[in-house]
Amino acid sequence: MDNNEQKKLLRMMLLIRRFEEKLVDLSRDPQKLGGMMIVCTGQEAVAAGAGAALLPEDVIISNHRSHGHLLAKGAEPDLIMAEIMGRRTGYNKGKSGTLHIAAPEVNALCTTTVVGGGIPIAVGTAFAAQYQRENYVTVCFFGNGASDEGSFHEALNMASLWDLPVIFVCENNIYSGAQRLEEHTRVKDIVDRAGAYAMRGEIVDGNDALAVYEAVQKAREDCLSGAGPVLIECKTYRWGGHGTSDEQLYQPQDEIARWKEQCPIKKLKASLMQQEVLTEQEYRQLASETEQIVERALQFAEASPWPDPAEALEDVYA
Ligand SMILES: Cc1ncc(C[n+]2csc(CCOP(=O)(O)OP(=O)(O)O)c2C)c(N)n1
Repeated sequence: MDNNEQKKLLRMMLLIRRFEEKLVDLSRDPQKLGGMMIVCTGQEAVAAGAGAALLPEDVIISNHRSHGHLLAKGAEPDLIMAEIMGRRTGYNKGKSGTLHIAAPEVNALCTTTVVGGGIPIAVGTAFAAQYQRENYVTVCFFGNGASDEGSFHEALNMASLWDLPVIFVCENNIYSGAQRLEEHTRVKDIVDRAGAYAMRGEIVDGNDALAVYEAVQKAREDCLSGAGPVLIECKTYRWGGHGTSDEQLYQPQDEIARWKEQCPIKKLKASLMQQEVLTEQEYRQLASETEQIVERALQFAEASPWPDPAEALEDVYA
């Protein structure tokens, strides 16, 4: 990845961070933004790195921690913000809110809050690509908790059996709700589960956007060459609680502090500055650009109308 592309990666992580900081701020006032916000602070490198390795035709399937995935796949911040704020101009006309956004325009086909629910759906879109001889991959994002669900195991088995072009990206952020990894499985590395289905698996530093980019890019090539699916486990950490209403009393303070030292934004910034391809002033410029994008998105959302109650049952499937 050349210097310019690395700067774009840094900019994307800054955008994801600012976008979600704004949501957290707004959610402090239920008059402005009701409900719990589930954000990916600390995990931005996974979304940004994977997003940078994908082409527009590639599909992503996301979970409840979805804003970063959508932004990195190229979804419009204005339309995501409007959707989260329940406005008519949002991606799904304000009906999905934060937890079920889909942006088919950029092939972000599904966000589901059913833990593990997106994994078989990703196998379905990968099967469609293979069956229709189309040259795209599906990337499915899910957490360590989801890898304990039956759907994960059935989906990996099927994907491996049929050599489907799907990349399973597990964001192992150590927690699943209020449970630590060792409270929900004896398995220390989720990637070990790839072996059970004769699939290639790889562990990646999930706070290193370049490492994620390289792993997803290689997996994409493997998938498209017919070598079958890949499981990538990104070791990362959830800085906040499960959502904004979670006080995260179960997460040790020193653990949080240690992981904050591994901030993915800090990490890439330091590397670019060390190579002397980024100055502090350029960094501030990137940060201010992303700030403006988020402000504009908020203004767009706030100026947008609410959905018409008469449309409540349109576009709804069960
Ligand atoms: C099938 C199902 N079980 C339980 C829940 C409640 N729930 C929502 S998110 C979550 C934790 C998921 O943890 P993980 O998959 O590790 O993802 P993370 O939140 O860490 O990103 C749980 C248990 C749910 N939404 N769906």
